Amino acid sequence: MESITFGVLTISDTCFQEPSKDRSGPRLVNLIQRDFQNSSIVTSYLPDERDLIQRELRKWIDRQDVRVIITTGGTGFAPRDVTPDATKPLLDKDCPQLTMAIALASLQKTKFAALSRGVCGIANNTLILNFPGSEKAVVECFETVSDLLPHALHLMG
Ligand code: MTE
Ligand code: CU1
Repeated sequence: MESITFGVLTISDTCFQEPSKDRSGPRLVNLIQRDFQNSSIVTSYLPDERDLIQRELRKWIDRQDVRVIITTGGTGFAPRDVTPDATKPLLDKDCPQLTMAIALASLQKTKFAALSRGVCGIANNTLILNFPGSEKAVVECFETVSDLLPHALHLMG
């Protein structure tokens, strides 16, 4: 696959205050480096604030080189979990089957996967994936989508 840029956005009040506490973001970076060896990765941390999340996502969507954004965290039922709600209005196309594929694989690991509201969709030429905030969850979700990504990006043009 041609060289592309991934965005990894950690969304967590705790990790924003203390980035050293973030385990899922660095884990995603490792997994991307393992599976997409000539890719570049940009990373960022944000608190669970809808406006800040949308501003950062827009910045990355507007970059031609950023083709995949994976967010981690803020997909649950807590009052401050707003990642999917911040993501949805930015999407040009919803990708419900991809969301379902992640849910299906995740539910085979734990029924608590039912408590993630994460969504997947396309904005401009960027595929956005909402993963939960735990290290275990990002590994499970990434394993599900990793081999789909080259064909997905090929189709997106
Ligand atoms: N999905 C997978 N694959 N593995 C997991 O361990 N944990 C669940 C769920 N999805 C989990 C998962 C749990 S316990 C929660 S509360 C929700 O993701 C929401 O997590 P978040 O608020 O950190 O985004
Ligand atoms: Cu949970």
